[in-house]
Amino acid sequence: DFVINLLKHPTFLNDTYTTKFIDTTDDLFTFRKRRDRATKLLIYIADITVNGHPETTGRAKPPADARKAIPPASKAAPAPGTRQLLEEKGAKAVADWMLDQKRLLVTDTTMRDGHQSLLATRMRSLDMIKVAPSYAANLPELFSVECWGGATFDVAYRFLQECPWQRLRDLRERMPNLMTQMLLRASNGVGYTNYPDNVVQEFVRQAAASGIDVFRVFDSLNWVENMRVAMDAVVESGKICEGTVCYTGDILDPARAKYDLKYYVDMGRQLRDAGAHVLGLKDMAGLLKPGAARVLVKALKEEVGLPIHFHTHDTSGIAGASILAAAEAGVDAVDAAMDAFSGGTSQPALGSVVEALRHSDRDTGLDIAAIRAISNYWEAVREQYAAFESGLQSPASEVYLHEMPGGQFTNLKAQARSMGLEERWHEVAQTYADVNQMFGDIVKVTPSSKVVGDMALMMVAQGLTRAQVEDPNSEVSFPDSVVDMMKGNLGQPPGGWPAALQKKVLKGETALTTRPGASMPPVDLEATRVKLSEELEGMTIDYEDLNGYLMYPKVFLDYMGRHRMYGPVRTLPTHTFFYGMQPGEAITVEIDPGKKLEILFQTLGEIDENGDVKVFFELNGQPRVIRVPNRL
Ligand code: BTN
Ligand code: 3PY
Ligand code: ZN
Repeated sequence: DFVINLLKHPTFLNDTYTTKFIDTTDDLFTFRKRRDRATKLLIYIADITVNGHPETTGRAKPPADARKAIPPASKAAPAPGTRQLLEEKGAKAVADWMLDQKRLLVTDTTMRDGHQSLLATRMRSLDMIKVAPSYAANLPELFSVECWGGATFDVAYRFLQECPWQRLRDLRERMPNLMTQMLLRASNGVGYTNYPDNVVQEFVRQAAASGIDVFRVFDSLNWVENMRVAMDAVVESGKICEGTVCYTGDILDPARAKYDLKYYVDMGRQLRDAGAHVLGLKDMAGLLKPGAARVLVKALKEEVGLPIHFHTHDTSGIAGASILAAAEAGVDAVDAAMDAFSGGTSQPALGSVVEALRHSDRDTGLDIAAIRAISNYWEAVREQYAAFESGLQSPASEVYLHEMPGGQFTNLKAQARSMGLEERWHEVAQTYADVNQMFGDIVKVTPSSKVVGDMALMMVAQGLTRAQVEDPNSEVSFPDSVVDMMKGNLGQPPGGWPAALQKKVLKGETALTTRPGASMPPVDLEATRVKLSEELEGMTIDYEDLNGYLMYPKVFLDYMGRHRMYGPVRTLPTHTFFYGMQPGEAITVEIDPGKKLEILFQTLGEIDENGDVKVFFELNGQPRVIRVPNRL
């Protein structure tokens, strides 16, 4: 196996062994048996300790006196919750039960949208898994825990060096009484592009099998036609299909008549007729003002007949009021984030919503002391991610101008910064609004929001106005994502694309007006799995891996390559993962249930003539020396 190959390798015997050597010496990896995962972890820790983590270098650091994140004790064995109802009676019964509840039902979004919107989706599984039993034991009245999908899937592979499927299985196991919930971008899966129908179906099948109970399905242009494949697959799986309307504009503003009350009610009816068990109302940018929420929820309740689940963002600072207005108007369930992960571009504070409704007829019945204890845990967790804080310091009414989704805001800001446009952020915001109007006033949510953002950044960088872009006589080279969208590859917006702009973008090419998936050939799943396994030197590739590969081929292969090098880094404490270790520091790492490694970092040696550093550890009391290149 790896160690044997390594020990016998001539380069190793010459004592010129470095991590560069492992990286560049493929024949070390021609082995089949179990590898030494402890060594891999030491190599990772050594490398980060010497060179830093590329994602945290130069960013804000956790406070030196940061508290240890200790999950609250369980006050009782997990009481039966919504999960049991779903398992025993099925999805329709859960929907009927929702309609029967007087109390407001609550979904906790901390483990998905909360950190997606505040920390660029960087929360690691370990920090979630540790507190999951506290949710199960102390908050069994929750409707669901949103903990998967959206951007968490690719960020896990890409930046956290973790398997998103394992995260799901671990959470599922530790919250046996609570429904897990995910965000699914319909035909775009958890990606940014339209996938073949059978890839979408296979993804839903696997997500249900690995532990998802509630699928919130939306389309980035609100095109119901392009949601059916995903919705049908969810219904087929026996799980809850939350067919979702994305909210944009302002139903009370006559100037935004394209998205009026009738538009949303019609779409709600279409989703009901398409098989939704629950109607999701997804206000991804936080534009639904309290007065409008009252009107919209009342109309949807009366005209659609499904339970309604309201999701919003607090970017403006007024979303808590919208939740209360929606509750008064009869909304069945709402999303909120644990206090320490709430506010700003995230959801309103869960504890505050609960307290605001205490002793009213919509009293949630949730235990506020349990909420505070869990939020206290999250507060300590959040400190460890200081490098990823986006720094929106206060509520911003500017969101009503640009209409950026909470999950995009921080990303676009970082993109603007990297292009040297940070001081021109308000110009970017105005241009984003101009691009939206130029595209015909569209729903902006992943992936359509990314297209609007790409166009806006390009216009600001090149000093182009909307009039110049639209001028048929001026030469404009559009971003690829804009060309792709105007070709119809993300589907059709209400009323179609503006004809003149589309003509200019497509330069004579014709656009698709049918559902993209209808003209994509199916992928041969089993053949792809076998081929992938062969490419990875016979490594076992299961259907979870296959689904990761189908969504993100390159991201998945890069992840597998790093996994071979560094092993189960998901088991490292978050501080170690991002910052390595301090001399004299000891950590305990559980690489398998019950299998613990005691790692003590002693000291660094001098840099040798090859530019390498010796890193001295004790592993379970035995001295170990790892040599890594100094790349600083
Ligand atoms: C990433 O790719 O951003 C995260 C995965 C970790 C990459 C490791 S960190 C140690 C080593 N140094 C690097 O610059 N990359 C690898
Ligand atoms: C996502 O698709 O990731 C979103 O959060 C959209 O709001
Ligand atoms: Zn959201």
